[in-house]
Amino acid sequence: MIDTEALRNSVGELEEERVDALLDAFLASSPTEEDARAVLAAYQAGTDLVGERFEQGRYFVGDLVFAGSMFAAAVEKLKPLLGFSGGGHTVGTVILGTVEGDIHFIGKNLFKTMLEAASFRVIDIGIDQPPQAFADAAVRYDADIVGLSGLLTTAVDSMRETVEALKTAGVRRKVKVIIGGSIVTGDICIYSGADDWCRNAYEAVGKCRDWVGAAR
Ligand code: B12
Repeated sequence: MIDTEALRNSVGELEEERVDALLDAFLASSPTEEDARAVLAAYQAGTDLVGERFEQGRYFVGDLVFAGSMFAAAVEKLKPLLGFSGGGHTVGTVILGTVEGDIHFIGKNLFKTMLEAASFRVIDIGIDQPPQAFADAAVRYDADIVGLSGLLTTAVDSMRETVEALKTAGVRRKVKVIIGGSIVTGDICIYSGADDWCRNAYEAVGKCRDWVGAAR
């Protein structure tokens, strides 16, 4: 099994070669799905460290994006272990975007990578997207799920307005809505009118799989 503390610290230090070496040794050790989940959690914790160091002025935006790309590359490699198999076909369509007024996309992109690894078709409409853009995409792509990402306090009202726009467009009963990003809580979920919330992309994928009835 991998040394998750070493992995977390190496991700936090942006030591790509060391991270790759740890991951490759892990993959060669016949790991289980549970082991793979522990590795993902260590990546997430390492990414959080990068976020903290950014706030302390030690890292720059490019470093965060780099940490996100290391995470995405790891998800690609861990995919076969994660127990998500669509049997070659897509299990559902997700409209994903960052809500109006908010431009943060690193976590959204990680969630997208994990959804795709779990055989979802993901329509990523981008950042700072108005409520109507989510509603239009949900109708156009016959969506099963709408995912709203937001990290700013102001994103909360945008999430609520987006759920309202889905109602006005007549698709709210057909789609499940999940909100995510470091700002979300159970209270915000209720306020926004979403069906569920999650700050952990891996767990959120499990919820989405349950919604579309995909076998694990
Ligand atoms: C990087 C960053 C930036 C970068 C963004 C780069 C980019 N394009 O994404 C830059 C420098 C541009 C930026 C700008 C700003 N930022 Co900023 N930023 C951050 C920082 C340091 C890290 C965010 C991050 O990427 N984390 C790593 C990812 C992996 O984590 P995550 O997003 O939470 O995602 C995970 C989960 O939440 C989940 N997830 C994410 N989305 C979704 C969606 C769904 C549907 C689901 C299910 C799950 C899910 O999956 C991910 C993995 O598990 C945070 C602090 C922090 N520690 O969060 C501040 C932070 C979010 N920013 C903040 C602020 C204030 C701003 C600015 C307003 C600053 C300014 N005065 O200009 C602007 C906002 C501009 C705008 N209109 O959006 C505040 C927000 C405070 C608040 N409550 O409102 C924070 C909390 C910093 C702070 N402590 O003050 N920021």
